[in-house]
Amino acid sequence: MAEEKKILYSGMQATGTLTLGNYLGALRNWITLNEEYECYFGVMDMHSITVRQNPTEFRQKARDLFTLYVAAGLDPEKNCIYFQSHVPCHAELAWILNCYTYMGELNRMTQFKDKSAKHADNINAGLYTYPVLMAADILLYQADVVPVGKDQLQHLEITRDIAQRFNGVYGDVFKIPEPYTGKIGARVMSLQDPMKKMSKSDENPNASVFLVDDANVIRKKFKRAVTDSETEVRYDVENKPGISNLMDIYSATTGKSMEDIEKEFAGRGYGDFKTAVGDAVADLLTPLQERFAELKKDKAYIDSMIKANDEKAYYTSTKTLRKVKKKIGYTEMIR
Ligand code: AQP
Repeated sequence: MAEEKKILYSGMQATGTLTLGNYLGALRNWITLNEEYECYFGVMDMHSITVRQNPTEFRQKARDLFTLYVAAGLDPEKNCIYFQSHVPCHAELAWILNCYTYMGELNRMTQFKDKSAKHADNINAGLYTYPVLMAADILLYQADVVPVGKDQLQHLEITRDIAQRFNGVYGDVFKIPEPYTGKIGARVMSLQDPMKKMSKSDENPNASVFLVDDANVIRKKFKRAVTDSETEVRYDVENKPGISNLMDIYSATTGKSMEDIEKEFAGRGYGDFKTAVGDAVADLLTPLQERFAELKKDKAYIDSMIKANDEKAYYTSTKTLRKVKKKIGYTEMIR
């Protein structure tokens, strides 16, 4: 009998259009994971409302995120790609886990501190309990592994702590997830401020390359990228963060090493290099954009995939939630 695959869980927020950072740092690496793992990828629309969203745009962004997952090559018949808000178990388990999470633990979360500083006019309780909802996401699917960047590691640790605490009281209800140790993609920095990561919700449109940007827009954004006053294309993250970021992007896009890139552009200056990076990224994204345009026209197909995957996610997560409710002593509904 074939060995059962381990379960992998991840997702992205529908807070904007996906960026090159989301793609090179995560999505591109998710594509082949389903050979080794049973994969769940969420459209994390419940997390997205911790920051105010315009309802019309939000609805569109969430659907586009699902479609972009598919356009990028995630097969919705092999991976479970679903909308977090379509599966009520997330909200239900998050509430229960809130009662097994300490304020002291949440007070230590650096993302809460960062986001509160960024959205000082809207420091809501959802922003504060975000890690608990994330714990519910992961634990509902009994995930073995979660691909996380360094900035999310703290959230995985609190998930493990909550799960261990719960299991300590009620027995083995949750699987304790581990960080995914396979290949993690490049960390892409903002084109306008290379000290900060490229983000889909950045207010400066020149700071991020969006997966749906037109080829000419992409080229222009790279031409305008902030670099330094030297002329040498050399990898030095500390002293030349802008050029080093462009080199990371060029390397992730073409597969060339830093050494090869330095040789290729020796004596040629930044102008030529920026053009080459813009061309390489535009070429990389063209097939994805064509597929995205085709899929957007095929409403019936996307709808059928959303329905089938929501149902799968609901089925799996209900099994965990039922067990949790029984363990904590909720009475059963009389039908
Ligand atoms: N710049 C980046 N470089 C590499 N990887 C990145 N990721 C995000 N930005 C970069 C990875 O993409 C996934 C998406 O995570 P998310 O949507 O839950 O939120 P995020 O990390 O906060 O992404 P954004 O784009 O910066 O969203 P906003 O602007 O809403 O905060 C994760 O796997 C992340 O590591």
